[in-house]
Amino acid sequence: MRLAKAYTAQPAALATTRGYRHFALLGEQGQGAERVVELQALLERGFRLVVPLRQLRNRQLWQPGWQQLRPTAMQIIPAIDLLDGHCVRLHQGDYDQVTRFSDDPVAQALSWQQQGARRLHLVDLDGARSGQPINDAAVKAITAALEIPVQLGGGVRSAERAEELLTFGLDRVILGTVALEQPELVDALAARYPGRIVVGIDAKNGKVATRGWIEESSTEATSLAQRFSTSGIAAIISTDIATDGTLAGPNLEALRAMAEASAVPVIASGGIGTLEHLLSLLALAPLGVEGVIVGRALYDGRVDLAEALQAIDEGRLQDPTSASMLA
Ligand code: AMZ
Repeated sequence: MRLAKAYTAQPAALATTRGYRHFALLGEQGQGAERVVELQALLERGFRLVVPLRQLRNRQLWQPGWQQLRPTAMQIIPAIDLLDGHCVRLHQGDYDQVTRFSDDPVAQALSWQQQGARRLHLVDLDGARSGQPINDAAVKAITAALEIPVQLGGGVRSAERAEELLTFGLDRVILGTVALEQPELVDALAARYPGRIVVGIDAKNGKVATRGWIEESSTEATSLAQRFSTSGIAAIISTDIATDGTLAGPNLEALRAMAEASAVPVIASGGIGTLEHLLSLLALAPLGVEGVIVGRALYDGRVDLAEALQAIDEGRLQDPTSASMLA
């Protein structure tokens, strides 16, 4: 089999540890300056990936003898966190460390859609902290303006509130605090609204935090993930509070543990600061990590949404034996 010219091979170090295969990508970035992109990925045997990025072309992406790729996907979901009607980001969830990025949430949402996003993640930070809906006008305006599905978390503390939000045109609602405190309520909602209920598990040092991350529990995040394995929820959003808003990279070990603990798809949240961070998550796709929420890095311009989508969004990871991949 010959691969398309865009993905010509060059030797790279490979090692096998604990049944997983490490690999490094060599790529170019910036003004043509070559650099090594360390992708601390642990690819399961049987997987390899296609990264059709300009700056990674003509570099090592393939090794002879790698197993056949199983098609997979990683959805990139831009986030808008609402605080008093503005688009903000917090640092590690701290309400005293706010960066305001836009005063026009609808324009911001439209911009992500226009750049190719296929889903939007909204957080009502006022709701998460106080349990009170303060940003409903913005939420309604965003769902009315957008064609892509929109999900919202923060302050959804009752079945009535979840149902009300679904009538606002939201595709999915995310329950965090309630998932810990009243898991049966989540089970009932998931049964009533298949595919529309998501559990948000926000973890500090592996333990679940609630109420705007102000309260910490003694429950292991992985135990809660396991608890919802059979409840019919659409996904678990796994947020690592220590990395959230820091751009320092996702907590791959924590995500791996969450994906292994749960039988439902996991969406990663927290810490994305570069395209390489997004690529590193691909290693967890085979375990059920199906998407990633990106916030600050998009606002900062450190990650270009269109470029990231081109690299790893749904449909970009292909079976190299398919006709389109062969030269
Ligand atoms: O940044 C924070 N302090 C914060 C945040 N982003 N606090 C809560 N949340 C998000 C969670 C989840 O999506 O990631 O709010 C949702 C959970 O809210 P609740 O009210 O259900 O616990």
